Amino acid sequence: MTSGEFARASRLSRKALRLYDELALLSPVQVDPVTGYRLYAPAQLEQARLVAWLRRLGMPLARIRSVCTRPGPEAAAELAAYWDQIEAETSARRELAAFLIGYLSGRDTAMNEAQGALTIRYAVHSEIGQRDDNEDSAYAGARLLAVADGMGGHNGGEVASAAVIDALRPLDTQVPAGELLDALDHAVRRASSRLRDLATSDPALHGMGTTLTALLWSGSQLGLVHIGDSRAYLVRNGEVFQITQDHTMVQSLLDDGKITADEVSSHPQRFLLLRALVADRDYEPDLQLREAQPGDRYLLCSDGLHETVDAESIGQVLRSVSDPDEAAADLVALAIAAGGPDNVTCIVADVVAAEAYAGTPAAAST
Ligand SMILES: [Mn+2]
Repeated sequence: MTSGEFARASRLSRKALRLYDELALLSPVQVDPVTGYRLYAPAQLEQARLVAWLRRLGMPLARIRSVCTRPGPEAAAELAAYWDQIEAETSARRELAAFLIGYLSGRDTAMNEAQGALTIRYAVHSEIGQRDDNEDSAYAGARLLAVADGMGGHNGGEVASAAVIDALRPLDTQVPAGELLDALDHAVRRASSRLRDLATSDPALHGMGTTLTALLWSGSQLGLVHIGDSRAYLVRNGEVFQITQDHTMVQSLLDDGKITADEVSSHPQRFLLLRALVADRDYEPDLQLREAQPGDRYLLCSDGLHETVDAESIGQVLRSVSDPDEAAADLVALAIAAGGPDNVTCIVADVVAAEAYAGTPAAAST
């Protein structure tokens, strides 16, 4: 079939067909060496229609390629995973939109009074593993949870993660829901300038940096700030969702379709961070606003957990161990049992109705 005939039959434009050829998504069976005309086989129509449907779904081209090169059941699983991700993102955006609509129409205060009777039960555990020092720092209080994983020579990593946690600590107080993201953003800026001051005053600290993943509560609203490769997970209705994206080289290669999920764990640059809090540059953190629901469970962890323990085992502990303190301890123990090559820090926090939990837990830092 000529490319014109093929375009008509597949309902793809010739321009789209050229693009798909360049991306190795759908290549003509033959290109005439003299005229340059591109010829397609009728049997390729099915593949072309699949590409067209996946485009209508909004799937990025790199991901389409990955679906098209797999056998049916694997392609189906890949598509299902893509759609789960879209739904999770849409739901986070829906919550933000609903919050902003309420906020702009002046219902913010009323909304929080009606739904604000939530509190959290939390616990933090951290272990040094096979390293010489624990460069992870963490804070867990009634309104603020934070994990930071420091890096840098000498004591740089420890200093950086501790300084950033210190800069966030004052947030563990009543912050109005409408100011959650501003408060987090400010605290991160404060933390960055603190890192700069420290690095200027001590040349040995030059090049230090840290990740940061933190949650800040106000009523039923939840602000999340994230930079680096520590992670936050949400367990809701028995399902576990990773709600942060790693700012790593491998994640970006994976997003662009340049490597497959199987290649991540052996990639030579898997620890290379694209963004972190560092003394000599300003990288923007991700900020999200979320709605907390009673029964939700959050996990914040450093990469010492998710680099060492597979997602399935993490999910199993989160779903089956009801006490947050036990769950955090079990997760850390899994990483240590697996060799504990890195510092490992876990915070587990359960969202409960305030009347169901009368205790006032003391804040804990590591
Ligand atoms: Mn680490």
